[in-house]
Amino acid sequence: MPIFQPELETLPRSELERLQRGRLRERFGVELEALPELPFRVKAELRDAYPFGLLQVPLEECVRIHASSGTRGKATIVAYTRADLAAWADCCARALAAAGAWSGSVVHVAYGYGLFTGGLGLHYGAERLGCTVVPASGGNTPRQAQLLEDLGAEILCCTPSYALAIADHVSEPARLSLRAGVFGAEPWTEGLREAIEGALGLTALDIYGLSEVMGPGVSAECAEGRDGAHVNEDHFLVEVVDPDSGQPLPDGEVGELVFSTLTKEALPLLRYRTGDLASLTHEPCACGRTFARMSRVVGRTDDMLIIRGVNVFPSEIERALLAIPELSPHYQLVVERPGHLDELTVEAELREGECGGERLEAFVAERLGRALGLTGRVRLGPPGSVPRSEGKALRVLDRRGA
Ligand code: DLL
Repeated sequence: MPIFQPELETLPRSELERLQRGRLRERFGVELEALPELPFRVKAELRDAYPFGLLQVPLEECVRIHASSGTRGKATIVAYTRADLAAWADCCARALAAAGAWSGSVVHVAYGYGLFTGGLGLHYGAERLGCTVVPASGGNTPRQAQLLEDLGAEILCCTPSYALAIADHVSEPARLSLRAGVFGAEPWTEGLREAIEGALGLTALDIYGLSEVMGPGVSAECAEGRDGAHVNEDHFLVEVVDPDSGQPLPDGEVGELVFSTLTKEALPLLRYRTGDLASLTHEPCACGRTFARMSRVVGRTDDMLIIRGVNVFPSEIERALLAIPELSPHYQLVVERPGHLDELTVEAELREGECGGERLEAFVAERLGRALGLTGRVRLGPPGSVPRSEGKALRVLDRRGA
């Protein structure tokens, strides 16, 4: 499969390091070796500087504003110079090419357009690659399915949960021309990947990013490897650190992702702590790209649930649920605190044609208990009973404050 910028994406590691060193020195006056000694930057600093306090260029030089979704507190504003937008489009074009898109491919973007970075990020990436873009944005799900059938999109870009919601509305899967999906903006598991691939008949690939660092395209999976997202290391230095001690962790160990931007003008950041937990590998990839790969994000430092003393990430519950054939891949977790202890209710959904009943609920609860040591209630509803998302799925309903 062709690579969008092979001269950069397949740079020998020694040359890549030389490039990174030069950029780090030029932008920040910092040597690569000194990086681990530098303090971390955190989201709170961006929030405190709301809206434009951290801009490193005059606002007139910024040609675009975006914002993080702000689900955990006040949104943070980010800004882009013309060069920032060009680099971002390159990164998203790389991601689309890694999924098999090329000049002339029809790309359907069902990430939300607006302050969220998903829609416009992938949109400009697709145009950069020379694709024909369908800027569907999120919402009106039946029409999404109709457009996919009628316009012959080959590549679908949206959140993994929204891909499933769209699949519900596809009347004739055989009429689809979809080859690949570029899915991200929320955690998802291998089980969800299989469910989406089965429902839409495409290769489902992971794309990762965050507004503070750029938006989608900080890293993306390739169709050949399908095993970890290549970090665009000519633009971003990546580290994985122990979330407690802040000490760097070796390849293969899960810790918190930390990024330093190497090319950004408007909002450069050194050692930004993402809160996202993943591991890194520098093992060669079948696609020929030399960039390190990050694993799936297994969770965030702040989304771990503690249910009666058991620590569990929503993604672990997803993995256990999706291994049960009677259940559809839709679920929601409700956490309440009626007394002193947190209580979890897993609300899941039966597949078409399956019947529920208390026996199956007890079986699912027992499975979760065995797999995760978790005590919780399970409620199984009919197909369609779990609310569908049009963007980032709301997996955890936290009613502890209510
Ligand atoms: O979600 C950017 C994006 C848009 C990425 C479209 C991919 C596709 P924010 O709204 O700032 O930006 O949210 C960033 O979303 O810190 C992660 O916790 C989560 N996230 C993003 N991509 C993934 C992924 C966009 N592939 C936050 N897997 C990040 C797991 C993801 N979590």
